[in-house]
Amino acid sequence: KSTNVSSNVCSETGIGTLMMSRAPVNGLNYDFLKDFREELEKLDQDKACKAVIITSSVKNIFSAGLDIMEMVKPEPKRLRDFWLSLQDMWNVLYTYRLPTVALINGHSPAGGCLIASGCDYRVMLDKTYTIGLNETKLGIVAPFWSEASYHFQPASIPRFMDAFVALVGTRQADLHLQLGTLFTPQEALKNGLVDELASSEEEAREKSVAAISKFLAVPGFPRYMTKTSVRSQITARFVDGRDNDLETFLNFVQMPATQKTMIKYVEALKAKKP
Ligand code: CO8
Repeated sequence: KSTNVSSNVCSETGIGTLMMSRAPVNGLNYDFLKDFREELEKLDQDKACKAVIITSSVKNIFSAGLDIMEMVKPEPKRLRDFWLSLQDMWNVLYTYRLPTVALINGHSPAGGCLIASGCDYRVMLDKTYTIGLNETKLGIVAPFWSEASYHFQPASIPRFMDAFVALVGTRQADLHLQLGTLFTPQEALKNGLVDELASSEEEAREKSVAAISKFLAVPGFPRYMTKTSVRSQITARFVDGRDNDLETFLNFVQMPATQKTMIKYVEALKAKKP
């Protein structure tokens, strides 16, 4: 069993912790995404578990998002499995039965922001970290859901960015998705992308537990039905469009121009000039 993602449940509080531990940056590769989903499902089936806190054991990093190496010079079958594993993880997280809190204890760009956005509540450490969907700045991902997907029935494309739009509102999403803004914690709070800030890991934990207490004070079934109901449009669009999304992704990512851009991005990242 890999150690990418692990979980435990506190016997006193019933709070489960899902810990992301893939050094150096919790990059979301196929194995990580599969482990993440499996750990979530395991916690869901554990009768002792009442709620889940998602956090990271990697210093200063919540998650740097998709592991770009999965998309550079990919092997087609692996690439397909990779994207399916992202879709599966998202589907489980966004419709999860138990309350979820993201304890964002490090940088959280792109897919890291996606994981946080899939939770019910977000507490972020008020340090020099950033969070947001910076895809346009990468020049690689935004076209999956805009320019390229335009040729593939745009209305049915599931957009992972929907959850972001739901949090910050259409106007701010319009602006910041175009700009690929990475927010400071204070800006994320102001824009509704996170719910609370904390000055230490300990305080973040206390605030996460306090938030969970509020969720657990509400009867579980009506709360869950309300969550799925509020999210139903986004979920339905995701479920209806996922095959289309897969094909769009596979086509787009294997285009020579896309490969070129990503290789450049990785080189810049390694040279510390993203
Ligand atoms: N994938 C693969 N490798 C990565 C990634 C990544 N996403 N991020 C960093 N690395 C590598 C670096 O190249 C470096 O490798 P090496 O040690 O060989 O040079 C190593 O990890 C450590 O990285 P840094 O030295 O940069 O670590 P820092 O602590 O200085 O910085 C950061 C951490 C701020 C997270 C920085 O690494 C960074 O900015 N990374 C890029 C993040 C990024 O752009 N991610 C986008 C991925 S695409 C994506 O997630 C799409 C999401 C789709 C859903 C949303 C749709 C709207």
